[in-house]
Amino acid sequence: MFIHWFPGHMTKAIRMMSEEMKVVDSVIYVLDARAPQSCINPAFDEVIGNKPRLYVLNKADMVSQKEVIKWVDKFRRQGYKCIYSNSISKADAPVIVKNLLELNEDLIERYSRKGVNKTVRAMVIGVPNCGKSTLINSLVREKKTVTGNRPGVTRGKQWVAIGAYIELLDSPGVLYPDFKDQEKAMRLALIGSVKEDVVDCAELAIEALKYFIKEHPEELLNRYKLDEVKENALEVMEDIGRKRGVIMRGGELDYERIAKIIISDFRKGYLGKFPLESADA
Ligand SMILES: Nc1nc2c(ncn2[C@@H]2O[C@H](COP(=O)(O)OP(=O)(O)OP(=O)(O)O)[C@@H](O)[C@H]2O)c(=O)[nH]1
Ligand SMILES: [Mg+2]
Repeated sequence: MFIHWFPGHMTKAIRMMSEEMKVVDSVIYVLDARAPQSCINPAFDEVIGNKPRLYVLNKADMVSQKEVIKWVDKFRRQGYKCIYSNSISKADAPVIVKNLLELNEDLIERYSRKGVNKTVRAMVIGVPNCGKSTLINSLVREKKTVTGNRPGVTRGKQWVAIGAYIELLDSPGVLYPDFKDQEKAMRLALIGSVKEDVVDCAELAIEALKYFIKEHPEELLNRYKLDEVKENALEVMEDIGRKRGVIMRGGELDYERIAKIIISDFRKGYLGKFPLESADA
């Protein structure tokens, strides 16, 4: 086990979410398109209860459109409303708003029969760093929420008005209350959802390499100009280190620095537009 957890923090955060859930009509559930299944937090279901939810596969620009669409179809087959978004561009904003309004159609209709324009309130939830705050910003003209490429940027709750009749509640990212599934933990760590100080970066890079050796060796070959991609992840890591000259003073390979290069390359999308999880599985 190489990722350790602080269940107490998460339990507290879930309790806060449950409290806020009472004042919203629906939920925008943000998932990182690179690992949608791992972004499904089993603890959220109970919190959401029967409030309608809209799944948004965010960071859709980081995977091929073909793969995102497969995921969208999968969630729709499960009976959920689901769309994808690149929240850095504002191009998907109208689709998000349209789907949120559709999600709350019955409620809006009920109020309008009484002659009232209902303000739709939705909580934006998801694991840390999946782009919740960025998504909210994509819907407003000027930046309202603080964003950053590390987990735990949003601390408290924050309401943001989108036009006259929508209010979104930004929330801090929440991880699973317990973390027995290390495969999922690894994917969440790779997409930057887990704080660096609880992850062993050399082990994480090895796990990433195992995935690329198996699924997309050509990406390693091209990116690091390797002569071949060996089967053993540690050997591949060493080859990458030698090619890049990542060597310490005594001439030894600097494993930690090599690991950081590999992880950073993955996060920047330099290793191709592949989701870590396939919707076909
Ligand atoms: N490529 C890409 N990057 C994105 C997208 N959405 C957000 N990001 C980036 O992802 C990082 C995290 O974004 P945030 O909006 O801070 O994520 P968050 O979910 O609010 O994170 P916490 O508040 O820490 O839980 C930032 O560097 C964003 O620029 C997207 O659609 N595409
Ligand atoms: Mg945030």
